[in-house]
Amino acid sequence: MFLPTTIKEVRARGWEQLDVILFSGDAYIDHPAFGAAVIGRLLEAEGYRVAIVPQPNWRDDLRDFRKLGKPRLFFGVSAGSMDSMVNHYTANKRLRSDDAYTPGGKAGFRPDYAVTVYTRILKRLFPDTPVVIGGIEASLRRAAHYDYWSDSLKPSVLVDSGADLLTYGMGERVVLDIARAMGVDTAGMSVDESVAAAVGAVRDLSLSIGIPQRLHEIGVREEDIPALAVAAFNDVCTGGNPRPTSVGDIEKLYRTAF
Ligand code: B12
Repeated sequence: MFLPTTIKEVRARGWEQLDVILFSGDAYIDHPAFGAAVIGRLLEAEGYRVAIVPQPNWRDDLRDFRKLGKPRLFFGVSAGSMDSMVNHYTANKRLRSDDAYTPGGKAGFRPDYAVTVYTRILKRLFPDTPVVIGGIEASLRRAAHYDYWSDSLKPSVLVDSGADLLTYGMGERVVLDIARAMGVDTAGMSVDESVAAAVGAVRDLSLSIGIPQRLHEIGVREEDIPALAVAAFNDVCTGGNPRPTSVGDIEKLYRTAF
């Protein structure tokens, strides 16, 4: 059975609400060459209720973006297998006449800067639902970059699009970690309990992707702490800190993280 792409197919599976809804600039081909299919099938195999909206229409009344409602966990957005600008234009900035990731090889089924266009629409329609961006366009535009097509410098696509989280490179492991972290059910918890659950989920996520948890794990020695605190305080960026700090504050922070 294919992953659902319409509300009728969602209902046919007996689902009331989806956990994750994926939007992609490519057609939905249930094949490992298509990122959204790979990510969707993996989430499905872990028991999540997933649907795909391939090549949503961004020029009409946005019904494609609304049709499946609001997911319980997050929206996943990708431009498809290629950067949308590479997909649309040749290196001479001439419009391409075909699109290898659209039925019949037809062009014109995704917008320029697709990640940004799709995410902005979703954020406008569902401001409280997290949007996770991934795939090649998000990956290659993850930091401030030179955009050949507009001959300008652009900030990270996270800033331009307004997405909540950007993943880059292969998405298999990280997307499952994100779903687990976002799946923490806070219903019935007090504010303090919810905060503790959120902190725990972020800690589990950082552990699962191998981020060191303590300073000593990256080779810092306890006797280095005073000198490190002075160096941090003297850093040019300290003056721009929104909260005034002191060498003592930083040293305390470092000892806690040791
Ligand atoms: C196969 C292929 C083709 C085939 C496509 C056949 C088909 N219909 O499938 C053909 C030969 C037709 C082709 C053509 C072209 N291609 Co090509 N192609 C590839 C190739 C080798 C593999 C694509 C693939 O199957 N990837 C597998 C999928 C699963 O990977 P993925 O989409 O990246 O998804 C992963 C992650 O990105 C992430 N992810 C994806 N989506 C999402 C979503 C979320 C929410 C999350 C969290 C994560 C996530 O997780 C996925 C799993 O790890 C790639 C190189 C590569 N290794 O990716 C180049 C590549 C995509 N092609 C490229 C180019 C330039 C082209 C051409 C323009 C070449 C040309 N000058 O003509 C043409 C396109 C012409 C056109 N009109 O469209 C470039 C694109 C560069 C860019 N910046 O966009 C690539 C990256 C190669 C390169 N390094 O230069 N191509």
